[in-house]
Amino acid sequence: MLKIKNAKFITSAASSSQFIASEKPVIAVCGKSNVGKSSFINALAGQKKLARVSQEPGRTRLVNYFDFGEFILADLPGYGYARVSKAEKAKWAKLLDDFFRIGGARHVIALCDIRHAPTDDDLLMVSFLYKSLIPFNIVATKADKLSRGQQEKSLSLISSAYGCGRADIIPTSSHTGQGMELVLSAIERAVVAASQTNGGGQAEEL
Ligand SMILES: Nc1nc2c(ncn2[C@@H]2O[C@H](COP(=O)(O)OP(=O)(O)O)[C@@H](O)[C@H]2O)c(=O)[nH]1
Ligand SMILES: [Mg+2]
Repeated sequence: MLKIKNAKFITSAASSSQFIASEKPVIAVCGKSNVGKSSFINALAGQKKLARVSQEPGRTRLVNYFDFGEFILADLPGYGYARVSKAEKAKWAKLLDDFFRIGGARHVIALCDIRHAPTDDDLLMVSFLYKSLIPFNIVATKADKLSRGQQEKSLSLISSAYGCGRADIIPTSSHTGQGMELVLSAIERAVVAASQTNGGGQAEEL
């Protein structure tokens, strides 16, 4: 089982020229503002303040990189925050587009809130991931806010909205730790898969 110790912040990228290159596979985390992305990253790292948890959503338009030991975690800027200008939204879209084109992500964790149907932005994100051929997992956050019975009801609604199976969605809670081992094993599989193909999927030199 993948163990995460001493995860560290590396750097932030405001544009594609600042994306980092690493021997380690890049695992990206995305989701709408306030979905619980920072809390999820902290829970994964077993730290309280690695990624800032804010009450005020949508203020970061950067890719934040963290060294998680066997992989690099890229924290993508949250989407769907209503109160930003068109120019801000355009910059965000460009950064995300660049990231998926040249950022070298080997796997993506797409977060959604277990209490709500996926937003149009969530659906767009996931259909984009399907098309980009980057493997991904859907992780439903804040599971502790619902009973197990309510979780199952919600997960079947969410999976039919995404057009995937219930088993394709991992319910998690950053507060109770629910689902975090499943997330870690999905990441471990992605790390192993990345080590079996040469970086970026290019042909190996003989
Ligand atoms: N109950 C509960 N609240 C959560 C969970 N994860 C995040 N939150 C709360 O949701 C809000 C947004 O969390 P944050 O991690 O800053 O979201 P981000 O904007 O996606 O980075 C904060 O008030 C968190 O305390 C969770 O697993 N359970
Ligand atoms: Mg955050």
